[in-house]
Amino acid sequence: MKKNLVVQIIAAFILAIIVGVIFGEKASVVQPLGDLFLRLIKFIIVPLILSSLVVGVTSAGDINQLGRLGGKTISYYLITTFIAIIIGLLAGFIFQPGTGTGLTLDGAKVDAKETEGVIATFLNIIPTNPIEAMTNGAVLQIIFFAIFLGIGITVVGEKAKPVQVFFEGFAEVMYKITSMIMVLVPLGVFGLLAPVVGSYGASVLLPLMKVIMAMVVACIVHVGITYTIAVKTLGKMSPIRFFKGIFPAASVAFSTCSSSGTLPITMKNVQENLGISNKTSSFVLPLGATINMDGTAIYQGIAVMFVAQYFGINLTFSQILMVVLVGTLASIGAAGVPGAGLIMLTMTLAAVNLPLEGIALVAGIDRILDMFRTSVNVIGDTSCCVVVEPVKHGEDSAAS
Ligand code: DAS
Repeated sequence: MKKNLVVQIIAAFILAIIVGVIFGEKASVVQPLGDLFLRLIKFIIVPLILSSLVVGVTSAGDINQLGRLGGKTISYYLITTFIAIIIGLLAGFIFQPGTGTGLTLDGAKVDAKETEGVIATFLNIIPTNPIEAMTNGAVLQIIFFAIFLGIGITVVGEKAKPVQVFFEGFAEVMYKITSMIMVLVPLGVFGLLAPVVGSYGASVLLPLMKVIMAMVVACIVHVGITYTIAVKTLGKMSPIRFFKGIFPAASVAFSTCSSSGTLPITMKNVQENLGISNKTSSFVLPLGATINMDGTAIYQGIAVMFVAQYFGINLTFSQILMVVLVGTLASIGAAGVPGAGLIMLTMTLAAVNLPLEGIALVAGIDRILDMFRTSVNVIGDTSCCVVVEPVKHGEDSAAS
């Protein structure tokens, strides 16, 4: 990765804050720069996932290898999400964000999001029409289609070689387009962040500062401890090399609040900067962008504690256990798009009979909380790549 890209992104962050503070609401004039960047990375998501996953499966060689990769990936995702929600609940307990806010509810009514049920959720992964799944950007259905397409190519063998060669070429084209778009990351970060900084004044932030602090500290703990330990002990990689390597993707996630939208940059970073194979990255990352959201899980824990404290409700141990279970499902069910975690919060609150109106209290700062949620979501996905494909002995020092 070009060293100056990191410098340019940091400069973009600083400039966005300065412009946002100085110009306030007027900073929204640069929003089109952010929208341009967002549309550019979104337009390559579907063809990139499809082509890279087909190539990843066909290069995996045999189905057992793919099964092992899937098993390790899902296990890592579930364990880290469980840890994340515990950290979120602990942060909510320590910071007590729901006490002394001085906020009053304006009578807002919020409806609970109905869960589809676990069986329906799994059945919906199977696309009845793969083309429709691609036009709708249904990432889990595209993953399912690409895996079976890759398996079909592998099983058919020689006769399907032209199809495999097509997807190999197509994937290379999509990676090249992603490289071109990478150049615009600083511009995108600036165009997306400056309007957000400009639109949030102290009057909105101060009463909820404890929620923001709880979120930031919980995210730092999860990234700084859980992922660092996983990357170092299981991934055999220097954490410095890891965090430096995924910095652009984490920055894009922070600015766009979309794990799915960040996917092309995430894939590029882990392949180019961490040396992860296409086979691993093209399976682990699209899956992670859809079902692995540790930042969202942290948020569910903190938000539940906030609402319970605000309404003076003491949660029982069984309610806490329910939050851990439903909060994990909520983070799995959340889409990799802005605000998904807030929508899923209705499900978590309803599961422990907490007033849904509490959501109206945190909705005003959701964009800021979502920045931290999405960054942790993406960092969690990239850490999984390193864990399931550890660095071979001695390679790490050479690369860092
Ligand atoms: N913005 C979501 C994402 O893209 C996370 C969330 O809203 O919780 O990961």
